[in-house]
Amino acid sequence: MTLPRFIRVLALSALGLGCALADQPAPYGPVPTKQQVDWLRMEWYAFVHFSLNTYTNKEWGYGDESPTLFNPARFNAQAIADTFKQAGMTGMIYTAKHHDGWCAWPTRSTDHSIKKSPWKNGKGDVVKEFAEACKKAGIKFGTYLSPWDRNCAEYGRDGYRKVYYKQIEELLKNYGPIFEIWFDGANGGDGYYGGARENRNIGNADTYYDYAQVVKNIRRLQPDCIIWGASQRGDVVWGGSEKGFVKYPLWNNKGKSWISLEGDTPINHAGWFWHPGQDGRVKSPDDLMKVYLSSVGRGATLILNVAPNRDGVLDAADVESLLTFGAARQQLLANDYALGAKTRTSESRSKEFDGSKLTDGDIESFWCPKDGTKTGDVEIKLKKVSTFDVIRIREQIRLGQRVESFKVEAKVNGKWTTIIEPWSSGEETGLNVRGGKGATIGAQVLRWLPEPVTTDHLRLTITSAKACPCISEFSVLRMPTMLPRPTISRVGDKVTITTNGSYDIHYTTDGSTPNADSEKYKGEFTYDGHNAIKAVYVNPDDGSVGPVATINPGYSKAKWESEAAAAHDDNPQTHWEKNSVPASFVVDMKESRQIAAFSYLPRQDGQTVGMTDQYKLELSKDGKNWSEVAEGEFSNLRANPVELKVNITPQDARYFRFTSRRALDGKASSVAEISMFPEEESANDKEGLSDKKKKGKKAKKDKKKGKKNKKGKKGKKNKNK
Ligand code: FUL
Repeated sequence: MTLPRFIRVLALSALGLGCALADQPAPYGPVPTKQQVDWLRMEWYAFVHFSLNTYTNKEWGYGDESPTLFNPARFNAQAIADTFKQAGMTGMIYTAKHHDGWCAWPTRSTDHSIKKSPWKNGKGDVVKEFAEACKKAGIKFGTYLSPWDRNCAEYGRDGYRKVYYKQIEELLKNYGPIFEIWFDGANGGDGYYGGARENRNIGNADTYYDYAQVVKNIRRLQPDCIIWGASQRGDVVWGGSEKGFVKYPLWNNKGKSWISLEGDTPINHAGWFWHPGQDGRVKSPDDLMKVYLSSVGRGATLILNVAPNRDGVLDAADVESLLTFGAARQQLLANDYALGAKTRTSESRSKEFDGSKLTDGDIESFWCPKDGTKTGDVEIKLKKVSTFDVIRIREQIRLGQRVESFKVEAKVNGKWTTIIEPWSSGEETGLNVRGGKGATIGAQVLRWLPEPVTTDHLRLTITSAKACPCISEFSVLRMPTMLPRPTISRVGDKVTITTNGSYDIHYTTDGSTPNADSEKYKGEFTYDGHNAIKAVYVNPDDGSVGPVATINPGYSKAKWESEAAAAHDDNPQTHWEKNSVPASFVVDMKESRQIAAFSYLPRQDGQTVGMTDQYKLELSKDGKNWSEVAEGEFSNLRANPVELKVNITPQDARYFRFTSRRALDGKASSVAEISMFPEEESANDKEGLSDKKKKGKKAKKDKKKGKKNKKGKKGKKNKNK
């Protein structure tokens, strides 16, 4: 149905197209709000998880942690916000309250807050400091308020709703504009709950929280605030993995509403909160580029978590990776070879919608054929022959999302060659970052070609759309050279590092940072020590050194014996599984070791069955007398199945027994890898000290060594709750 012209003009003005063009097509399907469009254009922003968990080495606090733990000696909100700005991020979202219920602002809703923390004598307010710092840095501020509250006695009952609503109101009334509010999907389960220490289930979250009402309240308090989650009643939903990737093809049309997607991931593989010894686990700049292309480059946004440490500052390793990626992203987007290029279209509805709108650098103007024409092409003649490897295309989403498949060709040596194949309905596009097919476009699609292409003549063909396509931009970009990071693996005592034809590999096994003078990798080597193994690629042409790859394998497992070999075969892809919970296995390490930490890697095959969420670890010198050294929870495995490390009071043992006390999804227990670590690597981090303090502390520690060893021998139990 074609609407009368004046109604269309009116409708489009309301959609934000301003002086809407008379001959524009009618919107198709649900359209985004102005707020959603502005938010999609923010592209990427930071997530900041910083609370009591930072001090307890946990991903989810149980709710009984003491607020006195929060005392960051050097917290500097401005330095953090400035770093994000420098990276090119457009905002940050802070976890004002995580599942443990501790509030980082002086709320009136509970005593479990920063008022009880020694930091600034209980007069501090992290939310306020971040909000002000963001304003000063020129980025937007948002907040995460966990619906699940493992501290509150009323959680799961009617009383909690009042507490929760009060918290939303405080955050939205007192801290200036909030660009996005996050309601996590994790809800219910074990918790402290005011001392009840029980399992509480809330049933249907939508009904329990009355999200319809919550959304209404938010719209009233801050109409421009983007709402994440809230049982799909908000503006944006989870991208589907905590790897930052979102599915593709990506449709924003959910029934009658436009719902956007947000890819989320922590920059550090250690988790959402800061963890001791995490500096070797940061994602490299080229990993971050892949995450960016798989979220923003598919039409979503990216929220990238960078967690402050116990001092309240960002780890240098995280910052380096973030800024290096940020600079590469800016370089990628800085130069569009198609800008001002001449175009020729198969059909345009009028001069105002001709092909030139694709290359005019104006994100609002667009090319569009006549109503009813759902396919078409545009030839683009660049100003000069260029070499490129990334194509960016944008739809004019204010008029709805339309394109379901497209193709891009380049004329090379006088012949048209397809450089992006069209997607066919039902086809799996997978998570391939390079060489993916052309399906949906939406806010934007960024396609990294398998190889660079050199030409001055391209053709975009819309092969299928739900209504006449409205394409606002076609850009031709070049990925900056980013040295990747090698992959190191140790199986038994044999170490291998992935080679790359273009670069040399240099490595160390003493924990030091490798450079071009370090040992050159010539193939598999033997290493049975327990230091970190580090490696870098070095470009032989100019001597440049890439990001450092680190593995912390812990004690060699080459001689270990047990009935659960797959749990210590150094192969993350295999796992031990038993059809019972609880289930245990004993490992004979064949020699006495000082154990100061252990780690658990959940199965990595995409299944969650048997992942251990309640564990116990016992140690023994003789395989007969056992002492329990740790028990607790491995949190958030379902969404983020990464290796989790637990520190214990250091002690000697030859045997360990791992018990899966409770597991996810059914009656089985599973373990991909268990590793054991000596004290050296994490002892200082464990206390959350700055480098400067560490030095002084170390001198003192060396003096006191005799005393400390004695204490260690007592084998004090380290309950993880
Ligand atoms: C998850 C939470 O359970 C994690 O702890 C983290 O906050 C992440 C962003 O969302 O669902």
